[in-house]
Amino acid sequence: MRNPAINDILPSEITPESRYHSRREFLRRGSLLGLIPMARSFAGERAQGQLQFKKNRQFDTDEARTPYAKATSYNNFYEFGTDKDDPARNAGILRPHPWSVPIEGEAEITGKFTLEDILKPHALEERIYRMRCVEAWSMVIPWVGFPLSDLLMRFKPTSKARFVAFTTLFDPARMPGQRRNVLQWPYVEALRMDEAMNPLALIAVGLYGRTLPNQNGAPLRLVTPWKYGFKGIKSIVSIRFSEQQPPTSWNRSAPDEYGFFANVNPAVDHPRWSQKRERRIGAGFSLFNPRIPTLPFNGYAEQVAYLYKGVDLRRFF
Ligand SMILES: Nc1nc2c(c(=O)[nH]1)N[C@H]1C(S)=C(S)[C@@H](COP(=O)(O)O)O[C@H]1N2
Ligand SMILES: [Mo]
Repeated sequence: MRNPAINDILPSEITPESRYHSRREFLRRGSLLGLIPMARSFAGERAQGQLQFKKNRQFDTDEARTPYAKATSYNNFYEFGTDKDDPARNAGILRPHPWSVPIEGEAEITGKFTLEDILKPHALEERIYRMRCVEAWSMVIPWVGFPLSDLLMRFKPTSKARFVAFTTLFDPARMPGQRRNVLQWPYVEALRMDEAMNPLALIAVGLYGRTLPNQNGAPLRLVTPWKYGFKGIKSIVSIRFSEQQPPTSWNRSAPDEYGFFANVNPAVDHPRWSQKRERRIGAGFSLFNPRIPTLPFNGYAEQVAYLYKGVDLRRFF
């Protein structure tokens, strides 16, 4: 079976010969699983934006969903400006296709992969997650994606891989907010490997059944619902396995305010405001919505608290 997306790459240009064989084997197994049609349907449906997916009822909530219009117009994506309505207004020039995602560092399989290579073996599912921004507002969003762990395991991380780091595109022509030094560019994020392997960690390619709008991080972004929103890095262009803890954008810009872990924690205030409550962004004028209590790990303690046993969460915030 010939897949144009795969044949476009000249692996000898980008990976040492020894790596090439495992890489070719890796791609072949993807196609043997009969999963290439998945990629086709994904790419084919991009035009109208509808995705094919199964609803995963393990990750559901009866809380009201944030309306699509709000989830796609009230955003943080500093590459397109610092106001909440900037991303929706300015992200039209991103051009999230074609796209590639190099896989680097401590893994048996590394190299440059196209978006299609990355997505191909993964059946998409819908999960409804509560999301909480560090700025004390929150949303309930039906994401479409697949477990981050399924993606990472394909590259066979070595025993030295203790962290996984993600990088957003750097291209000021397509991300005009990068002409200002509001953050050090490109935007970077990272998880400890065991956090990344937790079933809640999701690679999202869509929301509300449709492909991600640019302002929400097209073509693929991270979603970690037990952490503050800023960990959910958008428009990812590289994934690197590493032994050392990688830098993360907000921690680098204000280490006293934003920690590496950034777990949602009502008991640890931001130095300039309380984290005890949050304002849910819903229909209508959310500014007047009552503030609701913020839960430890954003309500996902049962799934993730084990990751931080014996960790002083005031110190490692
Ligand atoms: N590259 C990049 N990713 C980013 C950000 C950003 O500025 N740049 N903002 C983060 C913050 S602070 C939040 S709250 C979420 C917002 O995601 P949403 O706009 O899809 O709700 O994206 C996160 N990912
Ligand atoms: Mo945020």
